[in-house]
Formats: sequence, structure tokens, C-alpha cells
Amino acid sequence: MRYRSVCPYDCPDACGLLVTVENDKAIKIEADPHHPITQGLICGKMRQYQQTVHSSQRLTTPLLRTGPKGTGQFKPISWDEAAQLICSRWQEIITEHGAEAILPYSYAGTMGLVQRNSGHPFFHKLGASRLARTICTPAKDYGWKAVMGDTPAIDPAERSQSDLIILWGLNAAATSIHSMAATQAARKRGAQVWAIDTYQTPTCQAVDRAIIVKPGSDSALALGMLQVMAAEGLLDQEFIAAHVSGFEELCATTLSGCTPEIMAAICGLPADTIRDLARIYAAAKAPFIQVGGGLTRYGNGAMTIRCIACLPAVSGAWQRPGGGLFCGTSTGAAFPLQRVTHEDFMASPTRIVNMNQLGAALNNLNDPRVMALYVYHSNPAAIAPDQNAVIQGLEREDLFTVVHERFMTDTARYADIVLPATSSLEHPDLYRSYGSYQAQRCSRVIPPVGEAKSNWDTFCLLAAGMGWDDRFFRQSADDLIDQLLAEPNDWRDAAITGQLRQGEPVVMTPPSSPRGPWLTPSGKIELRNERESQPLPCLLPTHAETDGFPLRLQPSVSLYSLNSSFNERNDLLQKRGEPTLLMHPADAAARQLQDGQPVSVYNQLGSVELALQLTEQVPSGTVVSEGVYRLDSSRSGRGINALTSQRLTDCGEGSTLYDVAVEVAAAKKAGK
Ligand SMILES: Nc1nc2c(c(=O)[nH]1)N[C@H]1C(S)=C(S)[C@@H](COP(=O)(O)OP(=O)(O)OC[C@H]3O[C@@H](n4cnc5c(=O)[nH]c(N)nc54)[C@H](O)[C@@H]3O)O[C@H]1N2
Ligand SMILES: Nc1nc2c(c(=O)[nH]1)N[C@H]1C(S)=C(S)[C@@H](COP(=O)(O)OP(=O)(O)OC[C@H]3O[C@@H](n4cnc5c(=O)[nH]c(N)nc54)[C@H](O)[C@@H]3O)O[C@H]1N2
Ligand code: SF4
Ligand SMILES: [Mo]
Repeated sequence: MRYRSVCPYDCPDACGLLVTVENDKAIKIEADPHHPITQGLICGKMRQYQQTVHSSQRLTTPLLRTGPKGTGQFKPISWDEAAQLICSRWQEIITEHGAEAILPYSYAGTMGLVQRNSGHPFFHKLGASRLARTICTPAKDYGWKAVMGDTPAIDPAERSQSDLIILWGLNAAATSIHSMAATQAARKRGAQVWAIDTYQTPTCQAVDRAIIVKPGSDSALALGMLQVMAAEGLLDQEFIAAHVSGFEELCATTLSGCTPEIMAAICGLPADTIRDLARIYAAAKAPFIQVGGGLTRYGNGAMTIRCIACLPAVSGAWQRPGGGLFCGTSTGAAFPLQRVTHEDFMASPTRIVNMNQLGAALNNLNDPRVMALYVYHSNPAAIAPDQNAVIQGLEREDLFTVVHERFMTDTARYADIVLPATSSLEHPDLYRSYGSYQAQRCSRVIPPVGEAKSNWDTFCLLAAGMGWDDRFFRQSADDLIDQLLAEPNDWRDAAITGQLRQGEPVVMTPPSSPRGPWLTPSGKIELRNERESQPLPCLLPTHAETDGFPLRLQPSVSLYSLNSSFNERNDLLQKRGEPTLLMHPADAAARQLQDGQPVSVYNQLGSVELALQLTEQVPSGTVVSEGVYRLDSSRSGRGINALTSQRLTDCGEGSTLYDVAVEVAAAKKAGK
């Protein structure tokens, strides 16, 4: 039998899958050719998803720790035993320290609306601390909102009508292959394509012009371009007068000091390149800028987006189909998610812990101290910043840690109790995308592997274990999906809602226009936003520039993994190879380092051992390490996040994973 499903991973494409099942096993995964966005194309990671689902490394029973934390020594126990142990320990902690001593930690192992958010009603009712889930792109969202308010995103499919597509800090060839495919199709039809990045990514190799800037310096590039456009009169004055607030003031204040010569020194491009980019951008009919996440994970990340958002506002690009700025879609209002999350289950608002500061929370937070951690569909030991602090916290003997997982991850190794989780083929869900307006409902297509349980079913079991008698926790995940689809809303009419119920992929339409009227308080595109502490776009420093280490580190993504996922797949591990540090030959020569040698990459937070790879793909001054590896992949027993910090973005409380300074030296010989 062949069933429809959706890729559950944290990827903007949310691809439609066709899953062939025989004897309760998935034996083949194909791209859905009739899916409006997927159109028969999925990435190499998912083409063999059955190897993930039926991997011999899947966790199949609950486990109880039998050795020291971190050593991975466990014995199988039953679900009843596990639930009883968890609930009784939690009861003790609540009595002794209060429920806020319990901290849930989850992110985006699965993107389905029900399974992803299953823990919210449970922990709200428990009175646990809440988690600010801000590791990914809150600064990008903040920057967009500061200028554009609640204006919805344009449909990215419009890029087919653009004559200049700018992939700005977006490694689309790795992270959103359908954006890449659509961009390539537009290029074939004659559109020019640029990529603006900090090194030559796979995406840069497939565009007309790769523009390599210094990390965290895109505001300087954008402001420099604006200065040229203003000085040379390359503006749409009519559009500005009617729809934009604050540009005159921006010209009179910030921009006067943003000549290409001054900005060149900051962003590392020749002044003439900034002039050239400004002129071509201004001359394009419908320039389409698509912004990724990387450039916002800096101490100035939200401000960077505000600066970039000025470009389409003053060129008038918003007036023409294909023109504008695309930061990602937000379809939160399309489904009544509060029917799953139930903030109303909280007796009173509990404290909020930022997920980027888990290290500090586990080690320093008091009143009450965090005594229990419940991790589900996330892997903080590998993906969270300041890994040494996180692991120091996970090592605490008095911390009771439960991890609900598909695999024995770096985090699970520190658990007191590990619970086996289903894969997306083993549970139902409703998916929406953050790269387009699509949505799709899926049923489970195979029975759970071993004794695995879905997130929702696990929280129902724990609710019973806590002695709660609510009907809410006796529903099935399908009941919750039914409620999310119970009535049409202004994003989806009855016909689309009907298609969703049938499991068909749909593309929804935002209820208001993405091209004005602008949903800001003033009704204009607000280059000036007086509600902000910095009312006008400006240059802000990054965090790392004052750290005192000479090289800027980019802990970038890999083509062959997704955050820390896919480590169970030998086919992908082989393609990825060992963890490496990419460095320009001149930087290596200055340090007397050779290609291939083990090096120690270090800063004030820690050190990691990687294999050095010399390449001119990275500019001098910047070093890159692609992919999040298992901790034991490096002789240092630490991954790249040992070097990233818990500092937050300027606004939005986001992670600053790319705002890192390091030094590199030859690694000491083993045993020293
Ligand atoms: N294959 C693969 N796909 C993925 C993921 C993965 O790990 N692997 N992760 C998924 C997730 S969770 C997300 S959020 C998305 C992320 O998708 P993207 O936004 O494409 O990826 P990022 O790595 O966040 O950043 C994109 C690019 O920004 C560049 N960059 C970093 N700093 C700067 C800067 O200061 N200026 C400029 N101009 N560029 C900069 C990086 O070098 C990188 O090439 O991808 C998703 N898809
Ligand atoms: N150095 C560095 N660090 C990064 C990044 C980077 O590019 N470089 N990217 C950052 C970004 S953008 C993000 S979004 C975060 C992502 O961080 P996470 O959301 O933690 O992502 P993953 O590392 O993929 O871990 C997800 C885990 O969920 C498990 N899982 C999958 N499905 C289910 C399920 O249904 N139930 C349960 N219980 N478990 C499930 C998977 O087995 C996997 O171990 O990482 C951040 N950290
Ligand atoms: S990871 Fe992304 S590109 Fe790959 S199948 Fe999933 S949604 Fe599609
Ligand atoms: Mo992300």
C-alpha cells in the first residue's frame, strides 16, 4: 500500500511524501508528484527515510539509568514503571521546591502542530517553568515586524516573476531545495541571481554573483546601498511619499555617515561593489530578496533585518509582483492552536526560561533551582549554545532528567529515564510550512516501532500518572487534529478545510494582502518605528567583535544532516565525513598549520578538536565548520557549540550562534 505523508523535520519545505508500506514496514519513500510545492522533489536525506524509521539504533523500550550520567548505561523497564518513577519523582520535587523547579525543553524534532506542542497543556497544568523557544529565528521575525507590522509574507512562488533574486544569508541549496529549484527556474528564464553570504556555500556556486561579507555586517551593506540610492536619486519618491515613514529622517541622520567607503571597511566589500549592487538593485523591476536565518543570529540580528527591509521600501519593489522581501511565512492564525496548547491550564503565569540559556538555567538559576528537566524532540547537549555549561548542568547528580527520543542522542545519554518516541510515520499530525502557505494532515501509516509512543500519547500517560482526571488528556491526537480543523477560518474556506480533512495537501491564502495596506500602527512601512529603543535603522555592533579572538567562526549547516538529526544514517555520515574546520590558506600559513592536521579551535568558552581543511571558499578572517556532530565524533568530546555563547540577539531573545570569535592552533597530541 502507498500512503501520503509529510516530512516532519524542521525545514521550510514541509515536503509531501508517498510511503510504500509492506508488512507494517515502510519500504520506500518517494516525493509526492501531485503536491503543489514538492512537485516530485525531496532531498537526499529523506529519500531513504525508511532507514531512519527502521534503524537498528531506534530506542524501543523505556530505559532506566544504571551507570554514571553521560556513560549511556541503561536497563529496559516497562512504560508503567517509567511513568510511575517519573510522576513520583516530580511529586516529590513539587512538594519540596514547587512545580517551577520542573523545566520542559523541546524544539523542532517534529514540526507537526499536535505532536510538537503536546507538552504545552501538560506542563501548563503542572505549573512547570515555561521555555522561550527562541533558538532559531526570533530576531528575523522581530526585525520584519518592526518595519512591516503584521503584514503577511508574499507567496514565495512569486519569485518566478522577479528579474533579480537575492538569496541573502540563505544557503538554499542545503536548507530549502524548493526555493533553490524555483530560483534556478527563474534564472533560466533570465532573472539574475545573487547570494550574499560569509563564505562560498553550495548555493553560491549556483548563482550569477556571490557576494561575500564579513559575519554580522549586512546592515553596513544595506545602509551603504541605501546611501548610494539616495545620493544618486535611485528612489521611488511617489511610493515613499505614499507608503513609507521615516526615510527623510534616515537620510538626514544615519545615511549621511554610511558612504560606500565607510561601509566597505565594515562589510569587507570594495566601495565600488556596494555602488554597483545599489545601482543594479534600484534598476531591477521586481527585485525579490529572500532572507535566511544565519545573518540574524548575531547581537545585531533584528536590526540587520530592519536595514535590509528599507531596500524594497524605497525602491518601490513592493508595487510589482515578484518584488519585495521574503522572510518566511507565518501561518499561526490559520489553526486555533490554543486548543492544543491551553495557556488557560496555567493557574497563574509561571516563569520563563530562555532555551538559549539552558546552561545558565541548570547551573545558576534559583528560586527555585531547576531540579527536573524533561527533554522531548530536541537534543540540547548537541544543539544548544555554550555546550560546556549545558553538559555541566546535565551532569548534576541532583537533576532528574527524562528524555523522550527516537535515538540515544548526546542528551539522552545524560538522562535518568529515556522514553522511546515514534517517528512521523507512526503517529498522526497536521503540518504547515514556514516557507510557503501549504498545510497537510497525515495519518499514521505503520504501527509504532517497538514500544515507542508519540509525544501526545506519552503526555496522556503522564497525565494519568499524575492522577489527573481531565477528559482533555483522554483524547487521541486525531481528536485534537479534528479540533484544529473544526471550523474554517479566514485563511481557509470550507473547501480547503475539507481537503485538509481528506489528507490532501493545500495551499492557504493569507486573509490580508502582502502588498498593502500595511498592517502597521501608522499604516505605512515603518522605517522609523518610535516604539523601538532605536527608532531608526542603524549600525549595531556584534557581540564577538570585542571578545578578543581574531577569527570569526560560522557553525553552518551541512547538506547531509539537519541540526543534530540523521546521525543514525551511515549513507549520510559517509558523505558528511569527519567534523572539519574550513580555513583560508593565508590564515593557516600565518599559524603554520597544514591541510588535514588536527587543530584545536578555542575561545573563552571552550575548545573543540577538528580536522583542518584549507580552502579559498572561506575568506581570510572567517572559519567555518559545517554540521552538528555527535560529541564523540571529536577527540575533544565536544562539538562546535562548545564555542557558541548564551548571549542573545538585540531584540527577540534569539540565539547568537553565528556571532562567535575563535583562535585556532595545532591540536596537542592525544593523551596530553
Ligand atoms: N541540510 C540542512 N537543511 C536544514 C538544516 C540543516 O541543518 N541542514 N536546518 C534547518 C533549520 S532548523 C533552519 S533554521 C534552516 C536554516 O536555513 P538557512 O537560513 O539557509 O541556514 P543558516 O545556516 O541559518 O544560514 C544561512 C546562511 O547564512 C550565512 N551567514 C551566516 N552569517 C551571515 C552573515 O552575517 N551575513 C550573511 N550574509 N550570511 C551569513 C551562513 O553562512 C549560511 O550559509 O535550515 C533548515 N534546513
Ligand atoms: N552549531 C549549530 N547549532 C545549531 C544550529 C546550527 O546550524 N549550528 N542550528 C540551530 C537551529 S536553527 C535550530 S532550529 C536548533 C534545532 O535543534 P533541535 O530542534 O533540537 O533539532 P535536532 O538536533 O534535529 O533534534 C531533534 C531531536 O528530536 C528527535 N525527534 C524527532 N521526532 C520526534 C518525535 O516525534 N518525538 C520525540 N520525542 N522526539 C523526536 C530526533 O530524534 C532528534 O534527536 O539547533 C540550533 N543549533
Ligand atoms: S528535509 Fe526538507 S527538503 Fe528534505 S524532504 Fe524534508 S522538507 Fe523536503
Ligand atoms: Mo532552525
